[in-house]
Amino acid sequence: MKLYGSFTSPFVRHCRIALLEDNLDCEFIETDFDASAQKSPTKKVPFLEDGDIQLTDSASILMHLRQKAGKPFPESATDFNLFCEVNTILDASVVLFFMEKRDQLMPESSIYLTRNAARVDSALAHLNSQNFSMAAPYSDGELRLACLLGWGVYRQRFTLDKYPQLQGFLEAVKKYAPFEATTPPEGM
Ligand SMILES: N[C@@H](CCC(=O)N[C@@H](CS)C(=O)NCC(=O)O)C(=O)O
Repeated sequence: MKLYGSFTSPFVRHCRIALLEDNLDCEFIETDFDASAQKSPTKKVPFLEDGDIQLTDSASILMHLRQKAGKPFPESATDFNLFCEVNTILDASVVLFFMEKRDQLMPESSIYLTRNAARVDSALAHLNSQNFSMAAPYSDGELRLACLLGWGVYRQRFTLDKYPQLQGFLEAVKKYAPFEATTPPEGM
């Protein structure tokens, strides 16, 4: 298998965690913004090649990896809802990040970007009212949440000061070896 992605993407990080958890053999091919525009129909990372199988979304990649390890994905409708809610926050945050970084457009300059920023806040507040595992094993919904929180803090998209439950969860999951091993390098 070949996994294409960056060391900073939260979507890629979740796939890398699954590879480590299940001890699956896979070559990692570092792929930046320009290379993904050339190599993937969605112009996004991650994407994966496994023989004739080509997958272009972290959700289908995770399903493939979990199936190889004989595990269910998703494990329940409730956990899948957590996974989807976190994806919504990630998609909104990644758009805000690239608009700011690539186009110097701040949320205040667009009605829809303002709505996206409000969506991130309201969904984080909603997640902060829930309870998550404070030790392994973590579900895929929880791993997705951990990847979001790690990325948001790393990219200074949000702080967790207002969200003590989420802060506590992130501190706990940081001690989990596959999460720790996939920490984004400083200065990227
Ligand atoms: N739904 C996709 C989202 C992937 C995604 O948004 N990746 C970002 C990196 S964190 C990306 O490649 N963005 C490039 C772009 O938006 O042009 C997945 O789950 O794989």
